[in-house]
Amino acid sequence: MAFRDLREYIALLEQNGELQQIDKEVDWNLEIGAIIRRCYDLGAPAPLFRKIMNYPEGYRILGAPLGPSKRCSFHARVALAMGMSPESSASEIIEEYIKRKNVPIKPTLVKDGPCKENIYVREDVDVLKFPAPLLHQGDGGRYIGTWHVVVTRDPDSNWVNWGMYRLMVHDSNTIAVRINPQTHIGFHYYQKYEPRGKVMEFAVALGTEPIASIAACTFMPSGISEIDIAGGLRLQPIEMVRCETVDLTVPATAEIVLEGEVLPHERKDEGPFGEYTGFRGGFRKPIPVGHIKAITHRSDPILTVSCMGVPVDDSHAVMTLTMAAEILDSLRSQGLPIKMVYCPPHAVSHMAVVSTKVLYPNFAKKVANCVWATQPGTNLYYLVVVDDDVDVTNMNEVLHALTTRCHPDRGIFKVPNTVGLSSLPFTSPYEKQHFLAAQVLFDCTWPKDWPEEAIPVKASFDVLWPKEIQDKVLKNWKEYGYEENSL
Ligand SMILES: Cc1cc2nc3c(=O)[nH]c(=O)nc-3n(C[C@H](O)[C@H](O)[C@H](O)COP(=O)(O)O)c2cc1C
Ligand SMILES: [Mn+2]
Repeated sequence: MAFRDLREYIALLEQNGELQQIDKEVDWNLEIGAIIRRCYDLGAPAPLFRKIMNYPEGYRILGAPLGPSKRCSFHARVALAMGMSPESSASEIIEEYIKRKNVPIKPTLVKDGPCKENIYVREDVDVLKFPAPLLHQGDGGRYIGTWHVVVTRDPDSNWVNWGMYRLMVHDSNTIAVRINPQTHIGFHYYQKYEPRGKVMEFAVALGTEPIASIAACTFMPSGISEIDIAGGLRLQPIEMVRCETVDLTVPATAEIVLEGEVLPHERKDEGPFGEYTGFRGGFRKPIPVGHIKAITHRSDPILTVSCMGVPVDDSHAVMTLTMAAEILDSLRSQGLPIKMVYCPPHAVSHMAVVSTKVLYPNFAKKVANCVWATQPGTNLYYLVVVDDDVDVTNMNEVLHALTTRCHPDRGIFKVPNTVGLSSLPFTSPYEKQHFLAAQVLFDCTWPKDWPEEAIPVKASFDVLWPKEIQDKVLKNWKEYGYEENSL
């Protein structure tokens, strides 16, 4: 059953030991960020800050809403958000995601909703009414948007896009909107609104039920509305309400909604910020500005906050799973015999490992081209392709395959001068400035043009012993005196 709002999700987190209520007063100035970060490091429950210094009683922050959990797996909160068992494996979540997203459900429009309990327009707007935190030391400012949904419309069609792009507060009614050209908001703004000299309306929904934010930060193809996919993922339509001052709709149960517009050719300095790469990102630089025209919010609003940095944070826990699912779905739909795709969370969405049956010589290169052509593929700088006997979710097996099956010279294929981001830690200042990167394929599959007898036989329990001996040993394991019989 889908969550109606963030509060129902918080209740489920609590039931599952994934929530820590914090009544001690905390400071939005670095203290909240430090606590959230420590939660990631420990895999501790998501903190619900109930008393924030200099903010009214009732104004709360939920930190690490989909952060990693040490109790079951990194992905326990993602599984709970999907209505699955927190014990679900990464592969189970990936397969379920694919199944559901392929049956999108359109949203329904409702007249009213909790997000309209309080309405402020124009001169009454003050974004600092909410406890936007200064997260990391050295950040360029307080960030109101670190776990949210940004809504924009393609001016030439009915395509409404949801994305997650960080939002820094400039002052009471302006925010920095981090619009990168590779994203869909970037396509709308840099290719359409700005060259035509038009303002781009936007809405920001903060504190939605958990699936909307998962859909917002997932790489999906152009022209696809993440709203319908979110409906599919939650198995129920999302209820939307019209905004007050812009021609857009937002989830009716959102905790906080910002409405506004980005003007063409206006820029103001933003950043730096502690980023998903695990490093402070780049420099302070001029980026587009959002002018807030209205704010609506639930009474006693809850702001969702992610404190990005070294893995594993919310972005890694969510995006590595949904990226893997999007790539797997795309490769399968092209008829490739792919077994599984996994993006290891510690590789911060820069790496995918793909297991496949090999159909012909150099098949891994064919797979690589198909992976890099997907929407998430642009940001996959490291690609590892393995035979289908390797479990891609088991890093011990992946490392073993990499160091025994990948030829250190002939198995590595470098692609120079690909599309990058301005804050990739491994790129030079020149590359950062020009959005340049590089990609590499590690082909860990046995060459199809080797004679069969040249392919080494795996020296493992399940391969080198006859089935009847394996069965006998497993059956007698406890009689030998051992207690544990599972890996
Ligand atoms: C917490 C968080 C913050 C993010 N901030 C940005 C950002 O500032 N700029 C950006 O281009 N992508 C950012 N991303 C990644 C985008 O959300 C992701 O690329 C998503 O697919 C964008 O949606 P789109 O493909 O519809 O443009 C962020 C992701 C997360 C999880
Ligand atoms: Mn999109």
